[in-house]
Amino acid sequence: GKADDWWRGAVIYQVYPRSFQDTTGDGMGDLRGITRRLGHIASLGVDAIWLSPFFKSPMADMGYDVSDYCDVDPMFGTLADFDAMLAEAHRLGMKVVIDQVISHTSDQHPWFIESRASRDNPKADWYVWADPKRDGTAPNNWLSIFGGPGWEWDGVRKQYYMHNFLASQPDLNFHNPDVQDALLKTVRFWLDRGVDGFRLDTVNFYFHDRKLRDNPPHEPDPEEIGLDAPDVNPYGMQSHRYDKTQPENIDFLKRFRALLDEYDGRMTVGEVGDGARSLKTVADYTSGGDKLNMCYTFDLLGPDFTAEHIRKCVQAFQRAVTDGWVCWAFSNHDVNRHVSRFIKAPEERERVAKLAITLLSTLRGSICLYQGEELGLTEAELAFEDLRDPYGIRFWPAFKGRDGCRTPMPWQHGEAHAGFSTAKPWLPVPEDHARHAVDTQEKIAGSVLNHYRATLAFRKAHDLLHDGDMAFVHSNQDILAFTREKGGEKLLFVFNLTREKAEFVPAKSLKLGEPVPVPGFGAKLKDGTIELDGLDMACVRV
Ligand code: TEU
Repeated sequence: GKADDWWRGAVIYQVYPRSFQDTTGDGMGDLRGITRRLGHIASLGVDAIWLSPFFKSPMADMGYDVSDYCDVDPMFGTLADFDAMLAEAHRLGMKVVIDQVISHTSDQHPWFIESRASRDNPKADWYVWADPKRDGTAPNNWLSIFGGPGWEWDGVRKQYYMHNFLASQPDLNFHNPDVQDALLKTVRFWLDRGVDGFRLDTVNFYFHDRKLRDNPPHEPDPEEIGLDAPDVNPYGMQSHRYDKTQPENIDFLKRFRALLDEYDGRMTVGEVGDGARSLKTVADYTSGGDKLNMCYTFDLLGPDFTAEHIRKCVQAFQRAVTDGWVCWAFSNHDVNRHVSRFIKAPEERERVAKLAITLLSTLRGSICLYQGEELGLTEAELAFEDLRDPYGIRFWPAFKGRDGCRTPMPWQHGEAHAGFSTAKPWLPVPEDHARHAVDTQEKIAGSVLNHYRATLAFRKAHDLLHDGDMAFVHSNQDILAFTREKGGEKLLFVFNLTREKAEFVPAKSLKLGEPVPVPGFGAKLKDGTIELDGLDMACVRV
């Protein structure tokens, strides 16, 4: 039913718990802090929150290395704190989506401790173990995203085990049905607790090729929109034909969905990082209504904020995925904050922040916002000594890692550490972020924060933005022009993402009607054309 479809077109706000709000004075955020700040999230008008991992973890990859799927890490609080947070979010009318990092565990997970103890224990086959080649080297050429080989030698078993990320994140063997059962049991644990959905970390990494065949070299594809630049990390030099996106995953996703369907209104959003194959994978995983509800890709997480790029991404999606649903995002906890990626000069900051959320809100799909983007925050400039992300520490300075988007939320300008914590936070709060704190922006009518509220209210007020059709209309290359349509109502959106004035001249067949006021942007109709400033947009009834 419609209520079960809440995720379609939903606005989801991502919380990075470690950096949201500290209530215990240890310099790190916690679940009670999230509960305290839910009012802020609700004030934006979002439908759901997505929490990055808060499970028991040694925190080698900031919680994306789980050692107990069914408990809260003490640094974040307790299960009772989680229940209280969930209840309060629901009271405020927001759904709660949690991160499931089940492709790998921490090497401190009891399953791995048991698995590595011998070659014949009950969990011996729960991870991807393999004998060395004759010369003692790794079983094949698979690489880790975080650098180096995707295999680690274990001196006790005298075998290698596979890892896609850190060596302390061993990859689970999904070919073993016991592994699938154990994971689905942990999913049921959270369903019974009342969570509304799951963000499935690296959902296309679950299965590997059983024959452990070598990956072929990467063949550049003109359609490819990728983030793993080969000049920084040799990972990008390889095509990941055999270490991920294996056909067996389809059946597992069906099992996952069957479990979800025992409950009302639950959803899944899968993270698909698969280079040029990503969209095909999204189509495979979200079609048919019996696997995932939606996926997101890395398409809009790159440096490009041009009409051409956005059009290319959306059109490629429309071509590849006719039965399925997407979730778009400009920012998350893995990439540089989008304002910094998109601006060409510091003074563009506010304008770009506003234009970006207006554009995101008008695309067909669900959308994810990342904490702090509603303040127009820029990427934090950190010294090497400040870094905590092992990925950044390894590739510094060619790649500075992911800490610059993970610094604490600035709540109150006048307070120590901008009201995030009474103690020195795990990452510093830049002075510039403190100046853009929530309390400061609350008081300014035209602030980025208030623009987010007005824009999300605009999206909510127009049902066609929720799930209406989207079609591009003819325009010059530099202009992004498309219609959204539902139930006889049709709106034209025109974006100028360049810095120069531009004019949209409609094709003869397109009759411009009344301008529709969009928060922060006025429609400039003149003699049947739309006049736009640099970094501007307009909406007209057609
Ligand atoms: O990210 C998966 C992933 O593919 C990223 O590592 C991405 O390639 C990279 O960050 C681009 O900069 C997920 C989580 O979002 C990430 O935080 C975890 O580190 C990773 O999985 C391992 O669990």
